[in-house]
Parts: sequence; structure tokens; C-alpha cells
Amino acid sequence: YSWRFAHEEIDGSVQDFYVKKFKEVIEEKSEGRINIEIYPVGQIGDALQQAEILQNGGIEFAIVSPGNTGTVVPENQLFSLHFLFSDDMDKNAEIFKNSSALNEMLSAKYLEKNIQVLAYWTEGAMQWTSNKPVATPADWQGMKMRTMQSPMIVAAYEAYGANPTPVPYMEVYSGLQLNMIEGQENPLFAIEEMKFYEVQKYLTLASSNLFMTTTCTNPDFFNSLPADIQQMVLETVDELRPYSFEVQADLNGAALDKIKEASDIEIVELTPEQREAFQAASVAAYDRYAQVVGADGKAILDKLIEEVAEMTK
Ligand code: 6CS
Repeated sequence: YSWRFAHEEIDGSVQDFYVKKFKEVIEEKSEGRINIEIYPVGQIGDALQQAEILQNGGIEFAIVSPGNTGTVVPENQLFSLHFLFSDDMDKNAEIFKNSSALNEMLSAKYLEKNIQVLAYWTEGAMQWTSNKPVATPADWQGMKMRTMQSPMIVAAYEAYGANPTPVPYMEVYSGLQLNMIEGQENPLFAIEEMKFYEVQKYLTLASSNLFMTTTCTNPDFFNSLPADIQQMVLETVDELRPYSFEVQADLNGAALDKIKEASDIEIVELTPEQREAFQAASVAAYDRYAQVVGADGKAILDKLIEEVAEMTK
């Protein structure tokens, strides 16, 4: 077998480590019967185009982030809501693995769009970079912020009064440099490797939400595989769960020191009180999600909130 696996980031990123590990494990387990070719972002399109190619069976596997695909599976935009998950990653790991809101209800929505989710996982907490201080919702008023493409990410920042615009990942650096945009959100590893700190004045440690992603396959392709090979894939994805947490922790952990060394960007840590003010303001986006995405999406969100509450009580 020869399989193509696309991801949304550059060499050395969290997704790149993950896909390389998947390749290594599968190639070894299959004793050379399976060969995987990796396509980082840009080689066959941007993140949204890659998801479309996966839907059509033009590639076998892809890392598909909800932030890039809210127009494909509108229900997945619950991941753009702030303060949804726990600050405790061990608890989040349990939720991603066992949640029926995600693994049954939301995955059924992906399947309707010919995408089969094999795992939900995180690349770490979102932090903010900007040209002005953003420690209170009032600071966001009118901020020209860059977001990923999903409309509900825009809504999440509109809840703080910002004026967000979607921009493709590979154009963010130049957008910031030319002052077409004034701020953006991403995990620390991305802020470091994309060098956004070079063209921003403030780095605000907000951990407002998790950067969520999914490991996906094309269902027609997957169903055509012999049972033992399907099993091998499922097992490998499951084995990679702890690995995904380690990689994001390592890369995000190292990134802050690298950023400090390479620049004099001002680093601001939000106090618990400041985070609470954002949490209160974020409620408006939850209401928007229910309105825009509809009853099925609302049911998935309600179930997930219930599961998170159960896990964290
Ligand atoms: O901000 C973005 O668009 C991108 N950020 C990350 C960390 N991965 C892929 C995504 O497209």
C-alpha cells in the first residue's frame, strides 16, 4: 500500500511530528507493506483544500483542524468557543478519548461530509499576539485581528468587541508585517516557528481555548481496507494519543524561551480575574453558535459541556 498523508503545518511543527510518528509506527507494524508519503501545508493546497481533497479520496489521510473547516462541518465550530475545556490536560485527554459528544455525535456530522475522524486531539492552548495590549475585553474594541477561516472563530472574538478577519496561515506573517492585521491567536510553538513574534509587540498568555485538531481518513478508502489493516490503523492512532500530548507540551514549552531569546516582545500573563472577565464575555459566542449552527450542533455542545463538567467536578 502507498498512502498519502497531508498536514496543515510546516516541517518541525506539532502536526509534522505526529504524522512522522504515524508513518514510522505503521511502516514498522506492517513490515514494509505500507508506505506513507507526507505532504506539509502548501504542497497540495492550503488546509481547507486538503480537507476537500480528502473528501474526494484524492488523499488517504489528513490532519484536519476545525478552525480551517467550519464551512465543511459547521458543528465542529464548538471548538472555537473559549473556556470550553479544562485547564488540566490529563482530563482533556480523557474527554477526547471517551466523549460521546465528540466521538459519536460530532463524528457522525463529519461522516455525512465523507470525512472519518479517527481521533480528536490538541496542539496546545491558544495565546494572543498583538500590537496593542489586550488584557481586558475593552482592549479588543475594534482590533483588526487575524483568525483561521471558521466563521465562529470570528464570532468568538467579536464577543470581545474585536473586528476579526480570516487570513490563510501562510499569509499571516506578511499581514502582520504590513499592518493589515494587528493581532492573532495560536499556540506558542506556532508563534515561534512562524516568527510572528518578530512583527508583534505583545504576547499575552491567555490560554483562552485549545487549538483542536483531528486525525482523519477518507471513509470509502478506509472501508475498502482488509480488517487487519483497519485494525492496525486504529491501534496506531490510539497509541499516538499520549504522543500528541507530549509533542505539544515539549514544543510549546520550549517555544517561550526561544521567543524571549530571539526578541524583546512584551510577555503579559493574564491574571485569573482577567481570564474571568473574558470568560464572562465569551458567553455571547456560545449563544451565537447555537443560533448559527442549529439544533444538532447545540445538542452536541450541550452534551460536551455536560461531559466536561462531569470529568472536572
Ligand atoms: O493558525 C493557523 O491557521 C494554523 N495554526 C496551526 C497551529 N496549525 C494549522 C493552522 O492552519
